[in-house]
Amino acid sequence: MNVNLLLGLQWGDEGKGKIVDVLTSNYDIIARFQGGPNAGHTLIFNGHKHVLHTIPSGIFHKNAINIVGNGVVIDPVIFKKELDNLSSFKLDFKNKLLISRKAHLILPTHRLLDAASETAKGKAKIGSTLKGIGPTYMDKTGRNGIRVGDLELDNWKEKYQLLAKKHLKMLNFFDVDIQYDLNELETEFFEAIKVLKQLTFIDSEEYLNNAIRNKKTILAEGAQGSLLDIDFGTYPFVTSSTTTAAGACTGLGVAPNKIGEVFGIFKAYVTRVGSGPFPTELFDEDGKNMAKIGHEFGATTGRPRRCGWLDLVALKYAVEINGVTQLMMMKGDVLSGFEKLKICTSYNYKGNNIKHFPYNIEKHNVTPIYKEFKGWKEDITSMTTANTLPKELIEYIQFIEDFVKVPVKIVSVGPDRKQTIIR
Ligand code: 2SA
Ligand code: MG
Repeated sequence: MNVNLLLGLQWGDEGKGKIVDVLTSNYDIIARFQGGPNAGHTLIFNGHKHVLHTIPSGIFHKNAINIVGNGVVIDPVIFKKELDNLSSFKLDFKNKLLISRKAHLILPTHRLLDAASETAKGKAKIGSTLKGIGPTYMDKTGRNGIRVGDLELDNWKEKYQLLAKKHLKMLNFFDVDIQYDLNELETEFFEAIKVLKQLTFIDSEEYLNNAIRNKKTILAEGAQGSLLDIDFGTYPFVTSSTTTAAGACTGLGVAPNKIGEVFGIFKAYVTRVGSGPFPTELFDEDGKNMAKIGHEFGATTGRPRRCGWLDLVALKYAVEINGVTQLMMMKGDVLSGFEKLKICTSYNYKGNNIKHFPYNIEKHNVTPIYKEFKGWKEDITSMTTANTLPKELIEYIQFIEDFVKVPVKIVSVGPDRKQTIIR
């Protein structure tokens, strides 16, 4: 099997960017299949830090082809900025970064609609990154969207004008005041389109299936996390794409029987940015320490991330839905020095003990049931082999493996490419 998947199993920010970067040398092609510039994939190597939003995390590897698949939504303006930020690397974008003709475009007015929708929701807001993700996927499923391939047609600007006009009318429906300068937004947008058009557009499903026939290896890179999935996440506090394994099939045109390993990434604790339920969230010193030591701020918006104990009810749910075959545990180093650690193993849900992730999680109806673990004192950030890890950490990992019945194959002990232990 030559297509492997890499997915976040929590609410995003598990460290997917780092792991794709570590694994890239094993693959010919890295492909993003959903989401858009709401993602922030952080890569750290040679003392440099890079945050990618739309571009796949294999871009720094000389031999990898990077594909932005049909399931992704692209904001040309942010895309151009990403390219500009990479200019010092002298990368061969024309040949190494290929864009699906079927990927949808985020228009400036999609961003305005996102802002209006969130503002109108008031306290019930989703906590969107405001990148226009929701409105763009709405236009996709509503069959109104503009796709990358449209840019090759003569009449695409007419299509744009029609849709933008409709969006402006829709903006009036929201009873909120959104300030914008359409001229400025459109100038920036059309400039960025020119840059996008210099890249190579492909029929990515054909390209990928050919690559499969030719025994090329492909890594599908997920964005956000399973608990933000449009179907299986904590709806409505989710993103608008399929972040789970099935999304790689629809977002790339790769059949399920072509998929081999499913790598599931999780943090040794849990974070969430934006609103929505989070059963194991901490409001005490432990939570503050996780945020501080783990530098838990959104890579796209800079928002502080909420922190809490590892939740195995949620993790097991994500493992099952995705068919995870190998786990990768990130940021165990952040827990060094905690006297005691807790792992949630079931919920008290409306008075009953349950072991599954229920339909409706709210603060008042779920109380996590924890198992306590002894912490470790050692700084693990320069450890390089699994058997040197503190025994308390090994016990912590083994408990997770026993619980979800999938092995933890990689333990990340710091943000750098090199701080990665293979078990
Ligand atoms: P959206 O922007 O409309 O898709 O937001 C809907 C919900 O999905 C969450 N979401 C994310 N959660 C974690 N990480 C994401 N990427 C950035 C990062 C986020 C950032 O890597 O740090 O910088 O703030 C991401 N993207 C979307 C979002 O918080 C909403 O709850
Ligand atoms: Mg992120």
